[in-house]
Amino acid sequence: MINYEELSKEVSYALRHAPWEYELEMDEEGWVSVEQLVDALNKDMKWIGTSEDDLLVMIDKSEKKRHEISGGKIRAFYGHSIPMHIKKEKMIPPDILYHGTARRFLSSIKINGLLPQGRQYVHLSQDISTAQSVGLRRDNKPCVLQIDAKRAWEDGILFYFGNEKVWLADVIPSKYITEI
Ligand code: HQG
Repeated sequence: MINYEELSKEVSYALRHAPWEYELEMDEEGWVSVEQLVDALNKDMKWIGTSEDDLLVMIDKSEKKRHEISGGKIRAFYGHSIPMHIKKEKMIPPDILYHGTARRFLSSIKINGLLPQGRQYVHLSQDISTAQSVGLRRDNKPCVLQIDAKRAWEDGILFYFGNEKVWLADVIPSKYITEI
């Protein structure tokens, strides 16, 4: 019986952080061939027999929309840290976005704004409850920051679409951020 949550973690690792470990050729939008990924997974005892159908089930079962399969290719919607820059689609953001984070990062965020840190983009949430769960990964009493995305966009800050709940940006200067 496949552990789809664990499979999703491994696929995220391959597509976000280390495609070379799986000999995947990735294009500038982060797509790789499903066949290449399935072949690489099948080389690992743990994932022998894993098929494209399993990847579809994995995506379907996941609470978060992390991956997408289309035309024999698969990609991660967000989260990349690889050196090659992944191009995301620029899009007008909702007026307000949120970011859940740990209390210990607040003082630095107030000074430096939100920075992508280890990833290629800053990750923002469409709603408060999503931001809260993002923050809970790092702090049992996370804080939620409100981003004045409308004003930032009008001032020329670029936003990109991740999935329905995750928005991306390059940097969010602190003047657009308030703590809620
Ligand atoms: C913080 C998960 C100090 C930032 C989630 C965050 C998300 C600063 C951490 C997605 C800072 C980076 C991404 C500054 C930002 N000083 N700290 N100036 N600017 N930070 O994991 O947004 O389950 O790279 O607040 O749900 O937490 O993997 O980003 O705490 O959607 O699919 O630096 O990953 O999705 O942490 O999470 P991350 P994130 P998955």
